[in-house]
Amino acid sequence: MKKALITGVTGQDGSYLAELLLEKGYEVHGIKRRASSFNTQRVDHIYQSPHAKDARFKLHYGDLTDTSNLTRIMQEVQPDEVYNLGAQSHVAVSFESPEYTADVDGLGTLRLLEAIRFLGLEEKTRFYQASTSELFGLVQEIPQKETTPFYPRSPYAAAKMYAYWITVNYRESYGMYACNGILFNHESPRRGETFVTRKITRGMANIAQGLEPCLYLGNMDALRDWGHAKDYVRMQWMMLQQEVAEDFVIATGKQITVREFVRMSAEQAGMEVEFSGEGVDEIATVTKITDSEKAPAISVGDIIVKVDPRYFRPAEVETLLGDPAKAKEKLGWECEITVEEMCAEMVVSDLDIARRHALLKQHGHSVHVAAE
Ligand code: NDP
Ligand code: GDR
Repeated sequence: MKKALITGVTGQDGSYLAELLLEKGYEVHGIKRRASSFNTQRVDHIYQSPHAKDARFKLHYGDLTDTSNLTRIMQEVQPDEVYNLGAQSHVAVSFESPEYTADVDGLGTLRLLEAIRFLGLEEKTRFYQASTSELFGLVQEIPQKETTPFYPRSPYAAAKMYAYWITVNYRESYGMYACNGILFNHESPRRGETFVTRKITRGMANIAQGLEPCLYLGNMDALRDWGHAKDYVRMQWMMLQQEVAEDFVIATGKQITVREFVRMSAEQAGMEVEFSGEGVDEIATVTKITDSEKAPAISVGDIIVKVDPRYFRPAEVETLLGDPAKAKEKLGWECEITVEEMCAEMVVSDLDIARRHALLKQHGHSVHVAAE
């Protein structure tokens, strides 16, 4: 039985990847952080009691800032595959906590690679690094592919750039099977609530159900190449099954604006909207209710999106568009879920949550609505 170790197992990708590897018959070990309340919601459905004799899903307390902890877990598990998905993954937050982000996202990667080397596991253990399209930042070529020069635009991207190169360096220096997946944005109903797609689908659902009056966003013109996390974790596994370790760009090859994602989400939540104004004055107004069961709390003319400059970043990545040709050619990978299908799935899921919250609120319970 193959053993995999996943850092960031409690995150969006970690949860989908753990599911996939369990389906494939792996023993899956995940590193979770100690928190003052439960933080395993995304993996609760695959949780197995540590008391069960044949448990194949095992969680270890740990942190990417803690070298001895990572080395001990690596020694205990002796994994065939390590997926380094753990990170302070929010670009805007990285401007607030640049040093912590560098420590976790940059040095955390080095700590794992060193643990593999220190324990003499270079021959046995394959390593996947969660690299990112944010490396391209201020884009030097359209679309971006494996050979496109990097130009990071945030402390997050700069930290991930170190992680990218240290992964390449350990491959070249020590013959390790170590590779980078340069993944463009990928989303799902399990996406963190403060990333823009989830903030929008959750916002539209909450507004439709009368839980909040208006959603506040930043740069509505930003263009992203959005895919579905399920498609992208499949590719993470595929990358570790090749004869030779290589780096791959994973993307859909299509991009839309944040504004277009708002329009799409509103439609899925039973509303048509029109945009007016520019820059900080831009708003989205409801022009038609197409499904009053989904949007019982809305009237035509309601302003449901406004711009708040607090969501602007000190340096912005305006446009990202990936070219996944190498992944298609060499691995036969193609994304199966379109951005429209993904958006629909996210809105259905968020409407379901919003309906439950609306019911709780009706009965006098407090519900957490804000997503900054
Ligand atoms: P999430 O933010 O959903 O998950 C991040 C995970 O890392 C969580 O499990 C989190 O734990 C964990 N983590 C955070 N800090 C630490 C730490 N100090 N020590 C150990 N674990 C930590 O991210 P995604 O699942 O969306 O992304 C997975 C990886 O892929 C990340 O590295 C991200 O930077 C990268 N990436 C993501 C893309 C995307 O569009 N989703 C695109 C390209 C790259 P907790 O649950 O306790 O917070
Ligand atoms: P990103 O994702 O920075 O691309 O990083 P995010 O969803 O945060 O932003 C995408 C774009 O939307 C604009 N935007 C807003 N973003 C947020 N979060 N909140 C807002 O209110 C808002 N309004 C507009 C942003 O300015 C940006 O241009 C994600 C993360 O998953 C990274 O870990 C990963 O590496 C990259 O994707 C690829």
